Amino acid sequence: MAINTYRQASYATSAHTLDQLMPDTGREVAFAGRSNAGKSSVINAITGQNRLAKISKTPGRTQLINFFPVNEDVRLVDLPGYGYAKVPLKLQEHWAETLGEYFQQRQSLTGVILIVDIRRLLGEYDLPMLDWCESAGLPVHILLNKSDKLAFGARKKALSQVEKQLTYTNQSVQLFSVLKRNGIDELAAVLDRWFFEPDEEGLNEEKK
Ligand SMILES: Nc1nc2c(ncn2[C@@H]2O[C@H](COP(=O)(O)OP(=O)(O)O)[C@@H](O)[C@H]2O)c(=O)[nH]1
Ligand SMILES: [Mg+2]
Repeated sequence: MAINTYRQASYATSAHTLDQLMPDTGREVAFAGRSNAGKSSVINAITGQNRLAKISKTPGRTQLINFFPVNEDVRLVDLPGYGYAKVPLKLQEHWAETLGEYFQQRQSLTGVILIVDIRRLLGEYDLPMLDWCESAGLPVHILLNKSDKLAFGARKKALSQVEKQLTYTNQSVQLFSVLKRNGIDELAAVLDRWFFEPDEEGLNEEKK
């Protein structure tokens, strides 16, 4: 499947609660990450659309689950950014609970792209996300985004540091830079595999 597949993505709807999610059919891939890691920028880069997901200079604004269908069976999902202290506690609790249930129950959820700022590496807020995925049997692919901010050596060091932290077999990591357009093909290949390849390991079957 060519990278152009994702250029067809369009915005469909946003959800604050689980009953507002799109119908649980086909396959969806969720994009998760700490506020300001570049989640919206990555969604725009992979879809080749500069204004599909909002890019905000003020972190913590995207507090909804946003749906971007690619076609009838395939969706990209933008999850609320986490780890931003100024989000009211009540709302943080709401999302911890709602996302926990989403990860457990969502049949169409096929994998998670976790966006991390390469200068921060995996933080305390990313770990629950990895745990949720592991207990739901979901593959996670980590993007060390903003790799343009580090020199070549530091970039490689960050990559091998995160590689060492990954303990579960369905986890992978790559360097990424929205600014330099680095890593888009590698990300598209992961999405293609999750969306369009038949399920060898019964990853989805198990949940059905
Ligand atoms: N230098 C650099 N800046 C980036 C990159 N990706 C995103 N940004 C910037 O980081 C800030 C937060 O990006 P945004 O996509 O809104 O993050 P989100 O909160 O995770 O959705 C914006 O100012 C982006 O322009 C990147 O690869 N390199
Ligand atoms: Mg955002």
